Amino acid sequence: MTNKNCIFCKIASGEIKTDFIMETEDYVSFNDVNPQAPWHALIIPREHFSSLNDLNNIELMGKLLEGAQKTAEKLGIKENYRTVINTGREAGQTVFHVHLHVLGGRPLNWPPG
Ligand code: DGP
Repeated sequence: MTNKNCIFCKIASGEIKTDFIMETEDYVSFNDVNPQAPWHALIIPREHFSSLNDLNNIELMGKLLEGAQKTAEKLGIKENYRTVINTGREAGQTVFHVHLHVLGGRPLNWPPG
């Protein structure tokens, strides 16, 4: 299912033209418009789920993690990268279509802000 008001659904369907780093029948990955590191990609399922809490497909969860691995490899950062899923506004979620961030290319501090 897609949500016609969702920007990530429009990206996944091709309605908003975006260069994909990876593309499978289940998910796509692409560069974040507001990068927080030299490399900052997003992995999103083609199907709309508002947040991790709504993502009820365990097989798809695994595929999205595989997408993070493979995207990091394609970006050339597979030795050092961070994968983040923000869930809820206070945790920093701004787009309500579940997505994994993959960040790398610089030292990343812990804990995050
Ligand atoms: P979050 O704050 O965890 O919900 O992350 C949403 C990210 O999505 C944020 O880093 C900016 C990015 N983003 C929002 N709109 C667009 C868009 O239209 N294109 C791309 N490439 N990234 C977007």
